[in-house]
Amino acid sequence: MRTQVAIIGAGPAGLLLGQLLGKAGIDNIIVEQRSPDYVLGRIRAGILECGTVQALERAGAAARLHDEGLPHEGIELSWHGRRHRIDLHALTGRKVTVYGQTEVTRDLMAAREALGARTIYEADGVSLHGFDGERPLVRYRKDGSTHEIACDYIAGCDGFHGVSRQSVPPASMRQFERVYPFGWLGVLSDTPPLADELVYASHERGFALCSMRSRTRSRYYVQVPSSERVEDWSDERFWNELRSRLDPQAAASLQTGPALEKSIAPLRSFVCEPLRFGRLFLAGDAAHIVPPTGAKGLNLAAGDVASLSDALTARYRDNDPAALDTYSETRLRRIWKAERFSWWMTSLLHRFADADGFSSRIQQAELEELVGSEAACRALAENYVGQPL
Ligand code: FAS
Ligand code: PHB
Repeated sequence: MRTQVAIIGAGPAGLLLGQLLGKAGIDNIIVEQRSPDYVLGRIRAGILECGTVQALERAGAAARLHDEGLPHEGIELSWHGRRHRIDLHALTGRKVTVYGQTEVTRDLMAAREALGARTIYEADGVSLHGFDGERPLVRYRKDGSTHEIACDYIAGCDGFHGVSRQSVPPASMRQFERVYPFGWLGVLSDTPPLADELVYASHERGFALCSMRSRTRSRYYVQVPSSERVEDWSDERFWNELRSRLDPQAAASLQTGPALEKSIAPLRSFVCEPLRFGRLFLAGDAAHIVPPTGAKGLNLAAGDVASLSDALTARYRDNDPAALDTYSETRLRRIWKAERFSWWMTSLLHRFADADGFSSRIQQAELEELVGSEAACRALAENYVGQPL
């Protein structure tokens, strides 16, 4: 087979890139190791920035998002039994949209099918070749045969554990990482959200987040030690722990029900530099990871592929390689801004077992600063709502 751009991974980054390129008339093939149902079964992000909504509109995959997505103008922080609202819209003029990553992925899969673009699911042993030269190649096994895709460029959109970044000689990159000593135990339930907006709670027992997918489906998280196993958490144990970390108003409003999904996500900060290796470009979680506290992961991935799509379009349409040459530098500025904010939000709201008295008092002072300073609230709001494309 031959195509212009071979995309590794059919998560949100790969699917959105494929859609944007397809809309620009650039032929592309996506190679994905899992089945469509497996990809859809992963419950992940829930908050879309305006830039991500714009990218999905450009991709022709935003109709259901506009029908079913919930615009949110604020978030609430809860600590010491009290709540403090951050008025995102008043402080920035922008909102965020509550719309699950699963639905984004579903919409992108449908849009890709309508475009008639090729996606190869359940591809085994994907390998990348020749991207340091002029004739890159992707190989994979399927149905007992080995297949090859000759292409002009490869987009590595295969997530943190993918093959793309691992195909780059270690000496050609620098990796920056912070692994947190805790994870997020998440539960999805068909119960009404306990509040109209998201509640981020800081408590001496640990962080908790009250989010949602719709007005009848909620998404909750509690911070747990990295050593925790999801099988040790019954629904009852989860609901009791969550309730214990909430202010009285939130605790009284919590409606519990059976967990439709329950999983533990590890938390880490990670960046690979650069993002380009000859004719291989990394985008999304293949290039960077943020702790989900800042709701940045999916949105960073969308920004990466919108930028990469524009650069590849300029290359093919105008024979102008300039944007490809600056892709890495341009995106790394945005990536490190999101990494800082996600690290800061995580440090602000989580319990660190080794924290001394000084660190705990600084954490409280940071939270009090948000109550007393509009400038501090605006800084949080600007980073949370993100930048337009
Ligand atoms: P993804 O990991 O989503 O997709 C990569 C795709 O590549 C997958 O389908 C995978 O099967 C495929 N792949 C991997 N290796 C391959 C190979 N060798 N060959 C072919 N295909 C391969 N972000 C938030 O904003 N909020 C959250 O609450 C949140 N929760 C998360 C929970 C978990 C457990 C994880 C892992 C991430 C979470 N994130 C969250 C971040 C998440 O939303 C990512 O930012 C988002 O999925 C990034 O999308 P992709 O870059 O497409 O990577
Ligand atoms: C979610 O709804 O899954 C979600 C929302 C906000 C976050 C992280 C996750 O910061």
